Amino acid sequence: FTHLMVSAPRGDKDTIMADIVSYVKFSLGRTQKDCAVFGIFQATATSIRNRMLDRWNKTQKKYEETRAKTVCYLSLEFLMGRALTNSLYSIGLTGPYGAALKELSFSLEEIQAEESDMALGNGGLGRLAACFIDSLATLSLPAVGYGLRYNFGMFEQTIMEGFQVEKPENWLRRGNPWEIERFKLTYPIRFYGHTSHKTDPTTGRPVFDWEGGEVVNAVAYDTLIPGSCTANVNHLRLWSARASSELSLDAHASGDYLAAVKSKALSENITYVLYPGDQSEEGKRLRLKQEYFFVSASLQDILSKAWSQGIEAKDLPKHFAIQLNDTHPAMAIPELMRLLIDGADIETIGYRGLEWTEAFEIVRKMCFYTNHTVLPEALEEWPVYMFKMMLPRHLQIIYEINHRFLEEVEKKFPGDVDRIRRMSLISEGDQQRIRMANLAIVGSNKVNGVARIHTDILKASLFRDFEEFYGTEKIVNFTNGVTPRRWIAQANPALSEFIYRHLEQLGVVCSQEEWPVQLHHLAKLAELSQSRAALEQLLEVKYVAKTRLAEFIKETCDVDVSPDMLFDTQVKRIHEYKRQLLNILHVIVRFLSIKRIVVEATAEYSKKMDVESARQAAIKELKDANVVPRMCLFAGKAAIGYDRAKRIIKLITSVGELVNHDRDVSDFLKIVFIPNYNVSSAELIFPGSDISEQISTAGMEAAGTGNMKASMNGGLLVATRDGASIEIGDHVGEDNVFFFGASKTEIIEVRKGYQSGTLTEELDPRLIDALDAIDSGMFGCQEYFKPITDTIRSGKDWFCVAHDFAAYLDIQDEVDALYIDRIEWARKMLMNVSKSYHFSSDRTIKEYAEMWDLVPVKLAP
Ligand code: DL6
Repeated sequence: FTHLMVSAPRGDKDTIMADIVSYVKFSLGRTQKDCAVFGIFQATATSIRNRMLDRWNKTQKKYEETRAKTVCYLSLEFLMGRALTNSLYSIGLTGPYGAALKELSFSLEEIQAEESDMALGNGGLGRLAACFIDSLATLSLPAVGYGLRYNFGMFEQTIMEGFQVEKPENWLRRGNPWEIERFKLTYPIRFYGHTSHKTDPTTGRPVFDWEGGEVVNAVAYDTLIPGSCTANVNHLRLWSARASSELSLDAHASGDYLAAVKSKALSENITYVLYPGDQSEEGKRLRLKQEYFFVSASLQDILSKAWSQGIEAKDLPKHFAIQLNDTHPAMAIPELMRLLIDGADIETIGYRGLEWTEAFEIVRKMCFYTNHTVLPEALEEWPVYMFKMMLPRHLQIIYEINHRFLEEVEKKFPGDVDRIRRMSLISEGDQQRIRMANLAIVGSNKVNGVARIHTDILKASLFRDFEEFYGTEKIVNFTNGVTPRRWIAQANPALSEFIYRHLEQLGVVCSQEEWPVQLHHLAKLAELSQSRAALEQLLEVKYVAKTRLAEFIKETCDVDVSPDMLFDTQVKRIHEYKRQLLNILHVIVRFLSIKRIVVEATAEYSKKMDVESARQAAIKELKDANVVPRMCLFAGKAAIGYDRAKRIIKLITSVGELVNHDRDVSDFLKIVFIPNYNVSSAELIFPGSDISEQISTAGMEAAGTGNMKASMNGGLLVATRDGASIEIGDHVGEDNVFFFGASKTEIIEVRKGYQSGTLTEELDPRLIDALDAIDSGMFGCQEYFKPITDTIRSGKDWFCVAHDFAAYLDIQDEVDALYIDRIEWARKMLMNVSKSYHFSSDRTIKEYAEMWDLVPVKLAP
């Protein structure tokens, strides 16, 4: 129906208003008067999506016509956050939409607040995937993000009586105006069943069949991903499980209606809930199903597209790169082998019958693997018996890959049995298990770490055998980055204005839309370091963001905090290695010390006046002594089964409860725990942070990305030499980061000490005071906190809190001292804003693109 070609809706205020009103009337069946704010959100989001559709179609057409190489980013997690502001920003229609909504008596902010966060991820890895697909679109690179459309994303965290309580997060409850259901893109996915083989009479090669079992359909849902400063629109394709037959007819006919719907419900369970990650053992089998389901659907989608374009099997690597975001999609390796050798179950994919070595060469050229952690518990392994039952053909393929690979290892290192055992794809022991990382390495072209220190650890320890086997070129580093569109331009309007105005004054020719895609221009801002006026403006920018954050704290925690306090934040998953414990112990020391000073001074003054006046006089004296008031903000979720992390949350909230109500102290110290940390709250917290705690035990945080978000927003890092904080120090200058604590090598020595029982370190007396305070029941729940204090006292603390404690307190004193010198502080902020441009995810993606051999295909504006 090309003669009926409807052009894309215009972007002027009146057309936008007409679109919104028309949607409310004809799609929602409401009038402007009785339409809830959520209805206006639906109408607005749909109209924005419609404005992107035309560009999307043109982009996809252009990619096809140019036969451009595409990267398929396979990730079980995409922590996208909200889309409305981001989409408007990318298509450059924030102004007209703001005006249209205003005329309809709404504001953009209140409409945006109606949107649920798309929280299809647990933490860093999922948020990184979201930043990457933004950068891929912005750089006009042909890309598709592949994942799962979970009905329930990351759980909602509430805090009840100081404890974390989890609630299911039904983000699709009120529908999702951004997604487009693509029934036509449905692929069958088989589980269980049995394999058999016969010999092909012409080639003499075995031909495998995998039959029986259960088949579940994967249906595609597309979400559009607009780039900034380009007309290109890519997409995120998420799979949803659909039963292959609606009801079991046999059961239905016999009148067992419950059984008739049960099997449908069971198969659709696959995409019901995001795996809560970390330590949970629950639902292991379901998780394996999720992994295979998403991998198989994505690969069938890639191959059916390739087949429809007439691409020969041997040329697949010229047209597609497949990035495995951690090992969760590592099954792509045996699945791609299966599809190329045995063939798919649908006719739209004609590849089949490839010889093993040819197929393996194709797989190895197409696949790339990113590792995101060195923590042993996060290195996935699956029991062989589970594979045998659920994915019998894949187990055969993995055995074959392993057999051929170990032959190579044996050739290179004859007789080195230990090495062969370590490098095998199968771990032996009570139970045989498949090592997904080893599978991902063997089946990939390159393996990458996410920060320099992390990649060094991979090369030197975790994957050392592979480094020795393949040589130094296989394991590479791509330090993470974050998108400056979301994390500066949208999250921090006052800073954006500051950047734009000053770049203009400094003679940089770059529009308000352009600087976030050409972030290197920010380097020029360093020239303002001697301009008192500019530094004062930067402090003003921070004050604006702190005021917004203070309002948010009041709304969410009902705690009053003044933007004049130093805002100290630690926001990330709650995990022992991230050491929220170190932070709260320091806060306790601070509390005890302020309390002691005020109580002693009050006692002294009350010799001459009544007690209340004496207390006021004591507080005033402390204020006059320039004690820096601090607001310590924590936010983050603990994995559902992670008991110790949950105890740490309770400790933080309990300390907060006491301190915030202590009239001697609360002018100097406030502690808040923001519940349900997500992308939207992060967008308020990072701009409003004076300091950001990046205090993991050295060698344990792969990269971190919160450090980048804080630094870009002029937050100074209090950091150990870990993850990407080290590189941030290299770029913004060592003096502009508050580094402290043991290095990764020192940590190894400390641990050796207590493992061998030769550790003689004495606990810092201030640490003992803090532990005593907890054990005395000052914060309540003394028995509940006992395992935490016992671990520190015994010295057997793997995360070395005690070892770094004194250094941490010293650096916090330096923070206080510097904070008083506002101009010097602002100068450090400026260096962070100016020199953190290196941590734009655009830079990271350009590095990946070189490895993928991917070039931009830009749509004409
Ligand atoms: O690479 C993204 C992000 C890193 O910045 C964090 O340092 C790292 O902890 C995180 N890892 C995960 C879980 N990994 N697994 N499996 O989110 O990745």
